[in-house]
Amino acid sequence: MKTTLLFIAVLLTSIVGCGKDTPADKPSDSATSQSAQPSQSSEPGKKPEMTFHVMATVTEIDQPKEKIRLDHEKMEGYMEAMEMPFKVSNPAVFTQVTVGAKGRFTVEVTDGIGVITGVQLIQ
Ligand SMILES: [Cu+2]
Repeated sequence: MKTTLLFIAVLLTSIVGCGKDTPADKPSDSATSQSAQPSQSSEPGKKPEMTFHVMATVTEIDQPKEKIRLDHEKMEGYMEAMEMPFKVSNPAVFTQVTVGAKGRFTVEVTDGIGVITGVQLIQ
C-alpha cells in the first residue's frame, strides 16, 4: 500500500515537473509579446482557469484514449450536472478507478476544456 502511494506521488511530481518545463525564463519575452491576441497556445504548463473537486460516478473507462466517462454533479460556473467523457491527464487515476466507482474528481479547466487530474474515491 505504501509503495502504491509513493508511486502515485512520484507520478504526480513528474507531471508537475513537466508542466514547468518551458524555456520562458528570458525577461525580453514580455516586451515582444504585446500582440492583440491573447496567446492561444495550449502549452502543457498553462495554468487552469478553474479547478473543481466534483462528486461523480465513473460510468465508462477508456484507457487507450485516456478518457473516463463521469456522471458528475453541477460544476458552478462551468456546467450543469450531466454524464460525459473527460480526458485524464494523470495516468495514476486509471489505477484507482473502476466502473461504478464514486468519488471527488479534480477537474482542471483550461481553455474551456475540463481534464481530470486526480480523484479521491469514497469507499
Ligand atoms: Cu459535463
